Amino acid sequence: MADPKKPIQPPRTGNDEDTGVVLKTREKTKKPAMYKVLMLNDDYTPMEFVVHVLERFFNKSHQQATDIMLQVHQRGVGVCGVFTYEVAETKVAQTMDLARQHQHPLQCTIEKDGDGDQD
Ligand code: TYC
Repeated sequence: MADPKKPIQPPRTGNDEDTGVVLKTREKTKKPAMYKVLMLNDDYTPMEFVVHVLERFFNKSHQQATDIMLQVHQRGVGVCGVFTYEVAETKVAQTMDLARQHQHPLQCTIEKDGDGDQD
C-alpha cells in the first residue's frame, strides 16, 4: 500500500539534480566493442576442413562456409564472423585446436571491428 503522508517524488533522471553533480545521462545503452575473426589462407589445409570448421564453430550453412573458404583461398583472408572479444577468442582457440589435432597449419586472428561504441 502507498503511504498517503509520503510526498510524491518526481521521477529521477540521469542528471543528479539534487546535488548539482552532472552524471552521464546515457545509461546501460553502451554496446560492447566487437571483434572480427579473420581466417588466413595457407597452401596445405584442405578446403573441406576449412568448410567444416566454418560450419561447426561459426554456424555457417554449407553454402556460406564454401563462399568464405573460397574468398580466403583466392584473396588471402576472409571474415568468419563478428563477436564480443571473449566469444571471438573462444572460436579462434576451437579452430586452431582442431587444426593442430589434424596437423593443418590453418590460422585465425582477431581484429577490432568498426562497429559498437568506441569511446
Ligand atoms: N589454400 C588451401 C588449399 O588450396 C585452402 C584453404 C582455404 C586453406 C582457406 C586455408 O583459410 C584457408 N588447399
